[in-house]
Order: sequence, then C-alpha cells, then structure tokens
Amino acid sequence: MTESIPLPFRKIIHVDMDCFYAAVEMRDNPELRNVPVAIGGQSDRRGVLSTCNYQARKYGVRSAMPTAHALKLCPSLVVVPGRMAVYKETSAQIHQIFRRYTELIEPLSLDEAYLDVTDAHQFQGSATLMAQAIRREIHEELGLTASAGVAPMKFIAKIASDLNKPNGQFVVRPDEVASFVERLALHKIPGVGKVTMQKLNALGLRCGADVQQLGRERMVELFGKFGLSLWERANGYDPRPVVVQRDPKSVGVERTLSQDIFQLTECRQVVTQLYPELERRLAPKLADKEISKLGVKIKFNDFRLTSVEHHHSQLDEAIFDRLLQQAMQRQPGKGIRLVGLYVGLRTRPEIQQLLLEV
Ligand code: TTP
Ligand code: MG
Repeated sequence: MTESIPLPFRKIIHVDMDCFYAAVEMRDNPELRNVPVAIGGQSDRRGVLSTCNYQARKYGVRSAMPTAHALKLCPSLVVVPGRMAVYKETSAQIHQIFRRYTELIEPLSLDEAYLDVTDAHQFQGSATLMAQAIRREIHEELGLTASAGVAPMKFIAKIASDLNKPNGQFVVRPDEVASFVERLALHKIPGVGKVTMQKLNALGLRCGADVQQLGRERMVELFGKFGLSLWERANGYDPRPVVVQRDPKSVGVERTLSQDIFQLTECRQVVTQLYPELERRLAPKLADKEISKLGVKIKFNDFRLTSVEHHHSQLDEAIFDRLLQQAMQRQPGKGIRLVGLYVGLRTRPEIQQLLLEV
C-alpha cells in the first residue's frame, strides 16, 4: 500500500431499499402483502420483471427474468405493472429523510444512495446509529424497509448493505477493514461481473487475500487499469468521494404528523410552520435557479399521495393555501398524515446562456 495516498477519514452509509418497487406495491395494496409479487410486463408480451418481493424470491424468481419463466417457477406469482411516478416520488421522500443528516448524498438509482455523514452531528457522530435512525424513519414515515452498510469508504459500505438484507444493516469499522477485504469474495466487488470472475477464478483468485498476494504489478499486467482498481479494493483502498448532484430540479419540505389530522385549520398550521423552512432551504438555490412552480403535497392515512401544482415564479403563501385546499378536496374527510410544500426550479436563462457559451 506504500504507493497509495492515504485515505481521508470518512463515514459512509450506503442505503438500499428492500425489493423497492414491490415493497411500494405491497404497502399501497394490502392484498399483495402475503403473496408472491413481481413488478413487470405481461407474460404474453414477452415482458421481463423489474423486481419481486422476498416471497417470490423463495421460488427462484429474480429481477430481469422473463415474466413467462417466472410464472413457471411460481405459478401463484402476482405480476403487477409498475408505477414509476410513485417510485420517483417515494425516492424523493427517502432523500428528504437523508437530508436530515447530511447534504452529501449521491444517488445510484431511485432506491440506492451513498451518504457521507463524516460531519453529521447526530448521535455524537455515530454513523451506525444514524443508519439505524434513517432506516427507522423510512419505516415509520414511508411504510418501507431499507438496508444499510456503514464503512469508512464507498465500496465497502455498498457491499455491507447487502449482508443483512432485508431490513438490516452491517457495519465495518476502520479497524475491521483489513480483515474484511482479506476474506472478501471478489465477485462481491462492484464492477466484477461473471466474465471477469471466470478470468479471476482461472488464475486461482477468489478473495481479497489472493489478489494481495499476487501483487499490484501483476494485477496491472493482467487486467490493466481495472486490475489496479481491483488491487486497490482488495487492499481496502477506495478514495472516491460522495459526489452530490449539483442541479436540483426542486426543493421541498414536508412534515409527517404524529397523529392524522382532518381539518383545514390544522393543515394550515403545518403549512405556516413549513413555509419559513422552505424559504431557508430555497435561498441558496436561487443564486442560479428561478422558481417555475409551487406545489403542495398531501399523504392520506392510506398512504396515498396527491400533489397539486401551480405555475408561478415567486413564493406565495396564498397560492400554497389554495393548493392545500384543492389537494384536501381530492379525498374529503380522509385523515392526513403528511403535508409538504415544494417549488420547481429551473436554471436562470442568463446562467443557461453562460453555460452554453462555455
Ligand atoms: P435493486 O436494489 O437491485 O433491487 P430491489 O430493491 O428490488 O431488491 P433488493 O431488496 O435486493 O435491493 O433495484 C431497485 C429497483 O430497481 C427495483 O425495485 C426495481 C428496479 N430494477 C429494475 O427495474 N430492473 C432490474 O433489473 C433491477 C435489478 C432493478
Ligand atoms: Mg434495493
């Protein structure tokens, strides 16, 4: 390891939702809760599955499997079409929970993200307790389970989030990294696919210790740049920072209520509390963005989400109030468990022009 620059001290959490699309469907439709469920295309249209719940996995059903084949493995499988808009919305809500702990969030997909919590102050800085709290909040507020990996670097956090899945977490402390990578099966390292694994196996390389023994030079000779990065991972070296997406399309704030509320006056109180929070969160974004729309979001106590938007270029509490009333009228009398405000953003035309000129 003498050639490598020392790693910065970091605390990384990798969060990965459990059977994400399927879990959302099971949450929103109680009839799906105790049966094998998959999301995907119809078998007669040569569809494939996006994912399936854990009950279906017992039959060998998997992501990317043709629906027809899955139905052969598990004839009782209930295949439902996906609802992308709901998964996106749910993903945004998960990110809201992340943001209570850190702004340093790097999404890998709708259901997966790295969080850098090195400077987060909660729980005296314990990333383990933060991961637990994030998972608890996701469960309590969104009715979904998540798994997490905690480690001083990205790739170990990602591998770790799979080790106690579903609904679990695994922590690799800095002093445990060396023994973790020694024993690590190489196929678990992100980027090592089936073909690479065949080559590695042919050379007798199965775990991190094997790569360590073979040495850096030889790995580079055999695999080029990829060999170097594999050698680095096998030695517990991953200097990649968590990279934040710098181009937010919207900013939102929301409040999940400890008890359902029913009255407009109660909802108005929540909006009054949220409004200054939204102003604060929005201010730094307005340097290079402008407001394109205002929106209000409500979650009813059956977890159904609704949102109402209005195109407008400024914050305006009266508009939020009108949108709130419209949203509530979608299910009159129904209990409400969450109220949120958001604004859509677009890059200011003058900045857009500058970007084009670069
Ligand atoms: P994954 O995190 O890979 O899978 P998962 O969340 O369903 O299950 P696990 O508990 O093992 O994490 O992917 C997240 C979502 O991405 C998944 O719910 C559906 C979608 N997806 C596809 O559409 N096609 C695919 O091939 C895969 C792997 C996922
Ligand atoms: Mg997942």
